[in-house]
Formats: sequence, structure tokens, C-alpha cells
Amino acid sequence: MEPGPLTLHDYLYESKIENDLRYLIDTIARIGKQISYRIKSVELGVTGTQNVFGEDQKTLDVYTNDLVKNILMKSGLVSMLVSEEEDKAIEISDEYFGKYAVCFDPLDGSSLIDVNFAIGSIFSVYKGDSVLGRTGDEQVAALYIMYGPRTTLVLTVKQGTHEFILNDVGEYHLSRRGVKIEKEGKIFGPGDIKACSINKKYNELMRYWLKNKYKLRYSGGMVPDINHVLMKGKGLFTYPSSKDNPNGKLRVLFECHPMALLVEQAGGKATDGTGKRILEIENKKLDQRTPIYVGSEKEIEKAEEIMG
Ligand code: AHM
Ligand code: MG
Repeated sequence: MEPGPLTLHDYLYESKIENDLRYLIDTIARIGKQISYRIKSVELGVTGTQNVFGEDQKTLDVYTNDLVKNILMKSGLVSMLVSEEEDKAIEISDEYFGKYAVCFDPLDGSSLIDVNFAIGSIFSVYKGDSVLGRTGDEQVAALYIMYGPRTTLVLTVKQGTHEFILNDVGEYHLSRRGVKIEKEGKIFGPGDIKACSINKKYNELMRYWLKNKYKLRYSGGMVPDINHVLMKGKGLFTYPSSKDNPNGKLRVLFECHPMALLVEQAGGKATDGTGKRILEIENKKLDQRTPIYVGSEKEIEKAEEIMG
């Protein structure tokens, strides 16, 4: 009999990572299945509650945050949990205390739920029981689960970046092994273009893309926008600083570090627009933000030259 396609479970086994990290990623993947199902079935709407950044939370935000929290805190695999939706780290009781610290954004791009655009859950994993004082380079794994027409899981355990597709019977199958980002690619995903009205350099960068006939691919969700760069294997995504957001909008722990690791593991670049690698940024506080430029090496260098 022909062997079936390689599953996430097979891949994790083959990668020879520590058993507990393997169980942790398997557990997160199972949570992703539940979220994927809920997105299709749950009643949408704003709950009236706000997250720590003063933004409205949708019903699904609350559901996904509670789901991730409740499953991981009792998994026996986690020592510390930090959610983008909460201002303090979630404590793990002694009986469940495990080996890994996990930062997560349970549902990134939640403002896109009501228009039925793709959204995603992002996870960043560190060994040990702390995340502050550490850099993105210290992550041992990063992944996102993207809920689009199909549900995909894109993972790195620092052995390249790989894509898995969730099939009808609830298995993740390896669909792309060793995703690669080329050095150049005329595709741009410009976050926060309203910043162009006051940020002259960002305005100039936008004009460069338009003049040089780059293709616009921007959905307003960081997960699908960076997923586009990864799966097409070229282009760039940017979210700059602006007068309103001097450090940009996107959070280091929950969004920038894990996405930067996935991009670098695919051979791309991830910087803050001034040449500093995102993965070298130290986690100083839970709600830290940074401007971000990710994608093809030469495109990032060009963007830095114009922004510099
Ligand atoms: P969220 O974590 O509150 O969902 O915000 C993050 C999202 C990113 O997915 C996206 O790149 C960015 O916000 C877009 O924000 P805006 O439309 O405000 O420029
Ligand atoms: Mg987010």
C-alpha cells in the first residue's frame, strides 16, 4: 500500500524536537481546528468589552482567547502564557507547570471577521518560564494558523518554514516543505498607507512601488498579508511608524517576533526599517511595538534606503 501524505504529526516526529515541544505544537494545532470550526459557526458581533489596547472585542475574540488559555494552561506543557488580549501574563499552577513559555495572538485581524476576510492565530514559543529580557532569536518555534477558504498551519521549529493544510477529516497534511522567499519580487503589501500623508519617506516608498509597477496585495490582516509573501515566495509587507503610532502598530511578542522567525527561516528578511533585525529586538514589556518590514531581501533593502 502507498504511504499516505506526511502529516503534521509525522513531520514533528521526523524533526526530532523534544517530545514536549512536539506535544505542545500538536495541542496548538488541535486548538486551531476548533477555532476554524467556530469561525464558520459562531454568531458574530461586538460584545461591548474592550481589550487592553482599548479596541472593541468581537465575540470570537473572547471565545478564542479563552479557548487557547484554558487548553494550554492545563496542558502540562506550558510554564507561562501571554495573550495579546490580556495585560498580564497568565499564571500556570504548580500541578500543570511545564517547560515552555508561549505568547499568542488568539485571533489576529479580528476587525476583518465581519467582512469574511482571512484571519489567523499566531503563536511564539520560548523554552523556559520567561519571555521578558529575551530576544526573538531565542524562540524555539513559531507558527500561525490561517483561516481562509482553507485552513493552513505554517510552522517553523528552526528547520525551515513549512505549510500544512487541514483536510476534511481533521488532519494537517504537509503541503509545502521548505517555503522559500526569493531575493526580489515586485509585490507590495503596505500597512497603514494613511501614514503617507505625514510620513514623507513612506509616501516616497509608496510612489517607488507604484512607479515600478509592483503588484498590490494587501488585505488588512497581517497573517494573510505575510502568508502571501511566503506562499508566492516574493514581495514585501510593511507596517511603518507614524505620528499616531510612533513605534508602529504591531506587537513584538505576539505578531512581529513569530512572523519574523517564519520569514527568516524561509530565507527572507525582517527588519524595523532601519536595518535592525526584528529578531534582535529584546522583549522589554508585554505590549511593546515595532515598525516592521518583511519579505524579499532586496525589497527590504530598497525600502530601508528610501526610509533611511
Ligand atoms: P489586531 O491584533 O487588533 O487584530 O491588529 C493587528 C492587525 C494586523 O493583522 C494588520 O496588519 C493591522 O492590524 C492592520 O491595522 P490597521 O487596519 O489599523 O492599519
Ligand atoms: Mg494582533
